[in-house]
Amino acid sequence: MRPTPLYFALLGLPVAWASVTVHYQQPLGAPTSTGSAAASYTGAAAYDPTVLIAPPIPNPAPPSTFFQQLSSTPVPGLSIPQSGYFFGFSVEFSVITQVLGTNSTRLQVPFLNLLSNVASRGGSVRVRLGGNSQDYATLYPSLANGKIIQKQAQDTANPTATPEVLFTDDVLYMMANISALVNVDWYLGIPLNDTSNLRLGIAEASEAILAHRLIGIQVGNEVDQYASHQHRPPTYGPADYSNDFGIVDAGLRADPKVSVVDGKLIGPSLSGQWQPQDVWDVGFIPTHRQSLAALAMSFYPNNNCAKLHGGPNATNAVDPQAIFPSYLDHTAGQKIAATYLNSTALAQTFSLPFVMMETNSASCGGFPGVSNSFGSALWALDYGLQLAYSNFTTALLHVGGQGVYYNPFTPPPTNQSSFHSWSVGPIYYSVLAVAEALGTSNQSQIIDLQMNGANIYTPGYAIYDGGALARLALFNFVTDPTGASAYIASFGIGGGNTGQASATPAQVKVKYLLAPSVSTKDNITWAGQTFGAAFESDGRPTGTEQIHTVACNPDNTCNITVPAPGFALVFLADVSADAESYLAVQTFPTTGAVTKTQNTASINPTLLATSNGQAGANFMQAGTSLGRKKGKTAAAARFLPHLAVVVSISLGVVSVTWGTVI
Ligand SMILES: *[C@@H]1O[C@H](CO)[C@@H](O)[C@H](O)[C@H]1NC(C)=O
Ligand SMILES: *[C@@H]1O[C@H](CO)[C@@H](O)[C@H](O)[C@H]1NC(C)=O
Ligand SMILES: *[C@@H]1O[C@H](CO)[C@@H](O)[C@H](O)[C@H]1NC(C)=O
Ligand SMILES: *[C@@H]1O[C@H](CO)[C@@H](O)[C@H](O)[C@H]1NC(C)=O
Ligand SMILES: *[C@@H]1O[C@H](CO)[C@@H](O)[C@H](O)[C@H]1NC(C)=O
Ligand SMILES: *[C@@H]1O[C@H](CO)[C@@H](O)[C@H](O)[C@H]1NC(C)=O
Ligand SMILES: *[C@@H]1O[C@H](CO)[C@@H](O)[C@H](O)[C@H]1NC(C)=O
Ligand SMILES: *[C@@H]1O[C@H](CO)[C@@H](O)[C@H](O)[C@H]1NC(C)=O
Ligand SMILES: *[C@@H]1O[C@H](CO)[C@@H](O)[C@H](O)[C@H]1NC(C)=O
Ligand SMILES: CC(=O)N[C@H]1CO[C@H](CO)[C@@H](O)[C@@H]1O
Repeated sequence: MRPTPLYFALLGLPVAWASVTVHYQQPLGAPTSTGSAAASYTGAAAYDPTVLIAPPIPNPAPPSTFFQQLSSTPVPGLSIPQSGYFFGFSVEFSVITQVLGTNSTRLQVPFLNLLSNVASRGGSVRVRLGGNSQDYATLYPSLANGKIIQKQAQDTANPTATPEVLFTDDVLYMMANISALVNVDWYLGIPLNDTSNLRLGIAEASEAILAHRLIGIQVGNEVDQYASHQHRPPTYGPADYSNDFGIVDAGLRADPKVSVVDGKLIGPSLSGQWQPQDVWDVGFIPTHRQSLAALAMSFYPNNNCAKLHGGPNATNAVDPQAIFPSYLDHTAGQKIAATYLNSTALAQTFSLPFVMMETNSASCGGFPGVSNSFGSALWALDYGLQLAYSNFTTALLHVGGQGVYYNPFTPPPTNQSSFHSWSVGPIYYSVLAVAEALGTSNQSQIIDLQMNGANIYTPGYAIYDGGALARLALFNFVTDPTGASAYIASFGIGGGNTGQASATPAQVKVKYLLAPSVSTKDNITWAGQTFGAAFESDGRPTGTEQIHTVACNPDNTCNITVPAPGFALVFLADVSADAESYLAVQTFPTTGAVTKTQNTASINPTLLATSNGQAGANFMQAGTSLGRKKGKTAAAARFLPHLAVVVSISLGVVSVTWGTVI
């Protein structure tokens, strides 16, 4: 299945703040109902109200009680050590001003909160700015009207031509300023459309501005599609790509404005048209080992291109209802991971990280009712843990524009007036759950337990942290409103016939990811908290965090109930605070010092300076702190005393159009 990027025509660029045109998203519609309203919905995909029918209970149904023996000490088959930053985000380069902020001094508060939620649970968070637009991006000293990014008009005579993206180094200052507030590390890309006129400006400027916050630069993106998109001759193959990589490498080494090339570059970022082995076979890794920061892939398991293209091909479009069940069992993630197992093993022999640089449920926008359902949250969570078990080191969920169904989060249309108006998608919850499953130690190893007789509807993983069994991740993909398909996982740690002393704790703590059905869109909770329905979030979870304490049994077993559908993260360590022990959540309230006329929230630089290192520090004097936690460690933000960031909210944050659908 081929991910086929498509570029929507931009009719023109906003020439001034006052004349912004928001393309491809009107009317917004009221995403509150289903049925006929969904059938007649013509608004932006990101708010599509379609709700599908949950698949029936499998026949035979998964056993609803079973016993899982666990070892208290590490077992064969564990993954390499993993980090809580495992699941991060990939943001299409052309939409970064909607997501990150207008410029380096006007950051999007909800985005800071959404990153902060992950960083506090996983220790740090990784974000990639890129996508197909990175190959046609050019760094300019400045742009008209103080803009920091601008997209040239689409060549309507050649719709597959990628429009040029112009940007200034303020994009990089914006990233650096975000990293000063939240522990974020970044991936970027060097344009590879033209190897005879290299444009290395992004490497020069990012080294100077982002320094250690830049953890790698992709050389080329989905290079196995260059030939089919006529960006290279039809014969373009793995050896040609390896040569192109070498040209960029040599160009960087000859560039007096670049001092570090070793361990900085990333390739080959294949999308599934070439096999990874094709690239390994031309000696790509040993040839470029010194310059490589990581090996990377990009993959979407399906595409909705026929629907997106419209025309006669639309009649062959995938029926979302028909494809929905394929996301709702353990084989969905396993099948993807399996194709990379040789490669992740090879990466280990070269001591290189292996990154899924861009992924989501389906390219060409995803599927309505699938990509934005609770089912997609369970899918992404199982897929993410499966990639971690398969020795990937990072996986980044793509954020497209308003024209896609699969976004983990979507900023409101640029002129919406309320700053509480971001839409948080189901797969964002998966990122929080993976961050907590892997935790903050960078020492977590995970194994697929093949639980319940390897039943594909009830997968489970064990996570060892620092060499000790620490957490269990238990899934139930079945939807059954009667409650009869909930299962009880009974487990013991050591004891029995293991030869180990029993290490089953007296009690465990459990957090649930829940919704009424896999088809649910809006009623999703993680540990009792939610980000609400479309247009309802400022990036902070609402509600009280619910952590269930489960007493274990006198026979040294514990019974955990997993609803249908649902996911349970079980904290095993006999540390009373373990489940709450994630780092202080830095919150960025939008209710504080808001100047109504400008609708901006100012952060007082003095507060910033004094909040350095304080647990639960809030950056806003008048702010509330819903997300504030008693962390065991304060996340020490690296503030420069002179840093005065004005955090903007949505109104008035305008710039280039959301239009790219990947
Ligand atoms: C635990 O679950 C098992 C079934 O898996 C059941 O037989 C047992 O009675 C349960 N124990 C308790 C104390 O509920
Ligand atoms: C960011 O944009 C705001 C609003 O246009 C402007 O006042 C500010 O000077 C800009 N900051 C930079 C660094 O350009
Ligand atoms: C590469 O992209 C740049 C920026 O979009 C453009 O100016 C240039 O003509 C392109 N070169 C080729 C060979 O496509
Ligand atoms: C339409 O479908 C045909 C046959 O499958 C295929 O060759 C063609 O590339 C498709 N066109 C588009 C625009 O997807
Ligand atoms: C993985 O490696 C094995 C042994 O070299 C080979 O047989 C198999 O085809 C490879 N699988 C893939 C997906 O490349
Ligand atoms: C992951 O890597 C570890 C360490 O090399 C290895 O033991 C394990 O089998 C690998 N996992 C998979 C699924 O290949
Ligand atoms: C937002 O922009 C659209 C299109 O320009 C316009 O129709 C609409 O009235 C604007 N909404 C607000 C709240 O300004
Ligand atoms: C884990 O790795 C992240 C990213 O490199 C780093 O910020 C963090 O300090 C590390 N944590 C520990 C406990 O080593
Ligand atoms: C789902 O959420 C809506 C509001 O978004 C609420 O009215 C409804 O009662 C919720 N349904 C369930 C089953 O919780
Ligand atoms: C910490 C940091 O990188 N601050 C930068 C924020 O952006 C401005 C440019 O607008 C820089 O001057 C700061 O250095």
